[in-house]
Amino acid sequence: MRKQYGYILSIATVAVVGMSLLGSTFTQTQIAGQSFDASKLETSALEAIHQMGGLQLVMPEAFAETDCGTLSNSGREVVEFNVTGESVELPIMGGKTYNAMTFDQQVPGPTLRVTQGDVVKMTLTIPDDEVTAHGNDMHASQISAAAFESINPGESKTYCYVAEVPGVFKYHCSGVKLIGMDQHVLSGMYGIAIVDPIDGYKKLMVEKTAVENGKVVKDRQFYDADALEFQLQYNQLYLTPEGNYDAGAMFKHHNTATVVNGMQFGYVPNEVHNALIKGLL
Ligand SMILES: [Cu+2]
Repeated sequence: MRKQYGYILSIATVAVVGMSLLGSTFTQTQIAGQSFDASKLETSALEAIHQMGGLQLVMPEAFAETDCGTLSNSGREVVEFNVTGESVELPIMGGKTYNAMTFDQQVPGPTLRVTQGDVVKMTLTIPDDEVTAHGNDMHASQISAAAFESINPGESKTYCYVAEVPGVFKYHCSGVKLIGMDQHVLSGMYGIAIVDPIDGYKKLMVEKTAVENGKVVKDRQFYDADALEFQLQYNQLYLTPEGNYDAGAMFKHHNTATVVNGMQFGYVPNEVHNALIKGLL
């Protein structure tokens, strides 16, 4: 029994590794939905997988609707997300600049925020004078970057998807048909999409006691979160002295700088940040 449980864990591990290798859009929920109970199989799970010639995952895009015409008239809220893919020069510390790749000339790219069940209509446009093609792999969708491919300079392409799963998801350039994805992402082409749950967020419950008519009773209070929201997006820059992407340094993990929200020391208070830039600390 214990051994069979181990098989289930192994299968889950394979699925997760497959997800990260393919840059696909699985979520934990979807993976759980595809799991099966190895203890009910007549043969061992590993033996069965071996006979199948390996695990064959059912890709989520196999059942995801991505036709913009159909989705636009589905009665759902349609949220347009129009971004450009552009190479620009951006400042780093020490009075230098580096050759960044961006969505909308900013790092990170613009944040997309929708409600679970909304249709996202994403259009990626590459300006005429851009030096390379770009793609966009949106992890909140159920379409793979390979299916979206990449857009050449002077062109734009749209795809639609239903934001089915609430959460915070990365989106990032998928390179030129997946080639050079490391360069494009590490040079700044990343951002996040927030999908708020359709039922909203749970309230905070505080349970204390109170005295009512001389008796001590439970006193439950519910509070809205009313929280201060902020985003911290972390990235590493691997640069040559001229400010170009350095793949050799990336493979050796020799990063030139770490950035939060596109800035070195981007998470420290402004006055400290300014002092660092000016060399006062
Ligand atoms: Cu790109």
